[in-house]
Amino acid sequence: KKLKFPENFDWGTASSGPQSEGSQDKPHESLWDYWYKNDKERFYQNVGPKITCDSYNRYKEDIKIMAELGLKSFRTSIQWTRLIKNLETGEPDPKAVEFYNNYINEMLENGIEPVMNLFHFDTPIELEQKYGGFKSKKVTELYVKFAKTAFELFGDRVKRWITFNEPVAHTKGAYLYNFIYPAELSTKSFAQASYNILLAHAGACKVYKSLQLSGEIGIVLDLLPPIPRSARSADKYAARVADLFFNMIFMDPCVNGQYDDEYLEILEKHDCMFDILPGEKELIKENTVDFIGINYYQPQRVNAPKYAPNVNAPFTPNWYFDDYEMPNRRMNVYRGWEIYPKSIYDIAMRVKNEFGNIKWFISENGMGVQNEERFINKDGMIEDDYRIEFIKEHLEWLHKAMEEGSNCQGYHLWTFVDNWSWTNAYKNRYGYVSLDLKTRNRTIKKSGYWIKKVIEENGFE
Ligand code: BGP
Repeated sequence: KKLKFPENFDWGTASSGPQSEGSQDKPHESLWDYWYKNDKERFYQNVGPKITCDSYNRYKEDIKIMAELGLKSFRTSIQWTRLIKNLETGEPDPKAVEFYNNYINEMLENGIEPVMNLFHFDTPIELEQKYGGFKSKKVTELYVKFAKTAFELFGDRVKRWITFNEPVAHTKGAYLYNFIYPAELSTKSFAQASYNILLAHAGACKVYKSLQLSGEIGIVLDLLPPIPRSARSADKYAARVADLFFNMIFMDPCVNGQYDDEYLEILEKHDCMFDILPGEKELIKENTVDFIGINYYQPQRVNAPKYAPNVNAPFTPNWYFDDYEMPNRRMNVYRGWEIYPKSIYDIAMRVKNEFGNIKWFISENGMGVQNEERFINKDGMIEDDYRIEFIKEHLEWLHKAMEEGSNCQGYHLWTFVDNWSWTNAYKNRYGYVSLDLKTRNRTIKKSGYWIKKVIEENGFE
């Protein structure tokens, strides 16, 4: 059976500044640049974000291939550490303004809509060291200045803005699970920094609206649908708490304008409640998003914790749930993540039923694969049939949800050109286009040609 997508369905791809541009010419270091310089051991194979895809110099090549594949939009991010020269005032760096102007104009001239994100885990290190990053509301303020500068400079041409990518992945990594600087373990810091990011987001939305630029603003959230191990109430409650901490923590206030009380009650109970100042509740309530981007890779399978928590140790959300590895689950054998396309449908229906059927799109979905060179054919092309299959299955479930009324506007694969990853450098490749690490040359994969045809036909068999 042939699946047809709506006329204006947005077929795009996603990347981020710090994972694709390289750090050349930036007036400031991000926490990644700094960490890499000072603690290389943390980085997979000691490879850092210095060069990545070198899109800072090669963006024209990228955009040419995007146009060739018929892609309609591209999400990347404006790096705070590149655009802003004076972090305290938000004054831009002229060289960066020129670069982003060229980048954006090149997209537009090639019929690609730029979707611009303002934060992809890349706080300027000075703001981490001086103020403690987003634990401090000072950094919230400075982020809003940066956002304002970006809107004023590029808002005449960029019509779709994203304030943050996966904010909870950032705060989880920094304050609960040790993989983002400063890797300081504290649930209180997690809750405060998450809240301050929410304020930064709402503040940016407010400024954006006040500039009356005729575009839209939203946020990108990584929703990991927690699936309880059994129908036992203890397992269901475990899934509920995982959902509150890692999904609803941003989904509720960004879309519905307020937190779920149960999340706040759990924080209170463990003495992890964040500081709220007068006016902030209203700011959040009055600045809900125009749309949501959802990143979906895999579900989170949870059960009630096996052991009672050690109440003398500091509280963590894992007091309430354990992740478990479901036997016989379908795995991406090339990366180690579960493949479970049905969750994309469940997410879509949840957005419809619980979030007022707000406009949304898949802002990331994709399959990371190691050593893709082994799939190169005699013409030098990677035959990534596994990726085509992966995308197809996810699109089928997405399509079903759309037929049932879900307001999904598009699908962006992570990623376009294989890029650098925080967790695994260049090990897991995700792109429609491969990157040669020696020459930085780009070669379209089989999946790239496949998506080109899907876009032309606006569907597939
Ligand atoms: C998402 C991030 C991306 C990207 C992707 C793939 O969570 O938004 O930046 O890295 O995951 O994950 P990984 O690089 O860990 O394989």
